[in-house]
Amino acid sequence: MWSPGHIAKAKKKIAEFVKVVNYVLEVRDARAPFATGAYEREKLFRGKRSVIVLNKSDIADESTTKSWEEFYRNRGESVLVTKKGDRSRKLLRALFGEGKNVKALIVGLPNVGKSSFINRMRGRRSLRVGGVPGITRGVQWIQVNDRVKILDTPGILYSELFSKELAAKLLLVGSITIEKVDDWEIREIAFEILRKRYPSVVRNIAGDVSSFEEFIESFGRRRGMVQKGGSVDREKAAHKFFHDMYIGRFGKMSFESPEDVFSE
Ligand SMILES: Nc1nc2c(ncn2[C@@H]2O[C@H](COP(=O)(O)OP(=O)(O)OP(=O)(O)O)[C@@H](O)[C@H]2O)c(=O)[nH]1
Ligand SMILES: [Mg+2]
Repeated sequence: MWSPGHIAKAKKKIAEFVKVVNYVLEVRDARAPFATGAYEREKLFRGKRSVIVLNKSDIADESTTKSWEEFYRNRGESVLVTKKGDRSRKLLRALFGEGKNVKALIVGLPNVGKSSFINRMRGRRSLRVGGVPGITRGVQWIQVNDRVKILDTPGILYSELFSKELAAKLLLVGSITIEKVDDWEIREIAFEILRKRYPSVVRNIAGDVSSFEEFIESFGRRRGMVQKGGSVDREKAAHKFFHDMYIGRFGKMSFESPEDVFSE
């Protein structure tokens, strides 16, 4: 698993390597592009040419992803929307055109799909990827083809975990996992984000419930997570629920849109 120590080390490496690359690819989770952009971007990139890569678009809401794409484009950013199964040739052309001697650094929060994206660009699976954050440990150069080299890096985060709402969104997309979030208030905020945006999904999962307590209770009972004595194992139920969220098992969903993040 990752820890603040690993993250600090990764940031140091990124700051060092950013000097020798000509591109920075910022991978974010399309379901929460603002929340998964929460790291010291300006400080780390220092004016390098960067591309915002909205990954996992297969499990995000399509029209919300379009709004994000437009939003960032209007701010003068380059954006690439991608998902599992995208073809290597198409991605390389969109990112680097006919460019030669491309050296790109890939950065992003844990578990957003950085290593998977490199495998996708290479057209084969060679880097280890996984459902939990902290799979990539050190930085390493990957030769994609004779024109393109990419530096994979471990996921990074702010060292201080900011607002509870941000933590809740990162929990929904799996950049921080439920094992690390024993604060039920953050879990509850995550649930409220979901309920506000997708009340029908909540109903499908757990029926008519009026609180997170009731939701977990009903979800756990429906999944048979009942302990001796008949009570629901709430911890187990919460783990199952959030793990299923990370991987998009409940359908295509986005947890924020530009209007709610930038509405003043
Ligand atoms: N549905 C979906 N899942 C994806 C996509 N890209 C990656 N994943 C999954 O997301 C999980 C994390 O992928 P990784 O490539 O290991 O993520 P990472 O950013 O390299 O993670 P760390 O190295 O731990 O920081 C894996 O289970 C992948 O299969 C995608 O486009 N769509
Ligand atoms: Mg990785």
